[in-house]
Amino acid sequence: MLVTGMMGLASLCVPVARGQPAASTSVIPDRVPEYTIHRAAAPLAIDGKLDEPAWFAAPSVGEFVFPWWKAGRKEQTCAKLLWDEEYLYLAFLCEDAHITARHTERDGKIPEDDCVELMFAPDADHPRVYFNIEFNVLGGIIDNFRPHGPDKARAPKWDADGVKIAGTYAGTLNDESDTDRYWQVEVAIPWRNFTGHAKAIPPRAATVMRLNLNRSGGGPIPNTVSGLQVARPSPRSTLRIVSDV
Ligand SMILES: [Ca+2]
Ligand SMILES: [Ca+2]
Repeated sequence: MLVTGMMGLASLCVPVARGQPAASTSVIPDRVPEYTIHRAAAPLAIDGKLDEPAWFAAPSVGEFVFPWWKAGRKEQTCAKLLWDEEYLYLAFLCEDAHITARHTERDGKIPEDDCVELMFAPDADHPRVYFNIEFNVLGGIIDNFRPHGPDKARAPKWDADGVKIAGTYAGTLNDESDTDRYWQVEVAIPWRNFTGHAKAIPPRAATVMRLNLNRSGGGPIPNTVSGLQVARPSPRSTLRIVSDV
């Protein structure tokens, strides 16, 4: 869906760096951010528009870092999360001068597209047991489960049930001749997919989980990989559940 006149990154996440060239190639220290995830007062319409008051009110996870940067634009990502009794909600708004998206088949070649990634450990005490879900702006999804950690084989097959994804963008897809502005995705993942792998499903207030978020991909002018954590791949960043409706 092509949209015009929508909010940009700066209005959803303030302040934010905008396509800044790198000032330095010095090593970025590792960090393990903490994020407080608030409960949505009303169900969100998963339409790719991040115009619900809950999205504006939710804090951003903070600017993504670029520890793997070598050249090109540093395009920022604004990510937010919310929750309710049924869903974990995610929103990503991605600055992107050249948006690439072609794949919609389940477990397809989403990483060849501009994409975002959730690495999610529902039990904070077992961060090496995690789910890995990637999305593109067309609603494409690839999802996997690593029950034994990042250095062991993933589960042969794991498909999250009932995931809702919608994307919108400002620009053109798969056309490098012009300059795009941004793309965004809105996602709802049913908590029931994580039953048996968390201390409580749905989570209770004060539940702690772990996550990491990444962004990559994108055709002939690819986006540098960026993310919430410097070290990958286990999700170590803290997700604190708050019930504050
Ligand atoms: Ca919406
Ligand atoms: Ca791109």
